[in-house]
Amino acid sequence: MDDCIFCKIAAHEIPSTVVYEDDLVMAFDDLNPQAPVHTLVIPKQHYANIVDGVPAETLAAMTHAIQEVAKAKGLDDGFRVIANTGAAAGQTVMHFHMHVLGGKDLGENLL
Ligand code: IU
Repeated sequence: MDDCIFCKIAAHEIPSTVVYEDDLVMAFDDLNPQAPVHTLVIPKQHYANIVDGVPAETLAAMTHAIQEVAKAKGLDDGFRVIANTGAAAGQTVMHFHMHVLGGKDLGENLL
């Protein structure tokens, strides 16, 4: 999609620190981390959010990518996955993404 930053990151037109990538998805470190580990998992194809008709195959690939991020980052003590959906939930980038947060005791704080 034109003018979508995450589409450009997925296409390697904007550089990012890639943690995992396959044909369907990419995981890269958040530019403004809220925890010692803060990685975003995105579909390469543009969907606005999790309720924007994301195919099951893509959701499965995102789940696999989360597992790969947890392994690569050593998140053995646990981590949090968040998908802000819509402006009222705090979604600021309207390309579906899941936050993977960890590397410290996250307590009960939301993102
Ligand atoms: P949100 O769920 O839409 O609020 O999260 C968007 C995230 O994307 C947020 O954590 C930003 O720091 C992050 N981000 C980024 O990593 N690189 C970018 O170029 C932009 C946003 I724009």
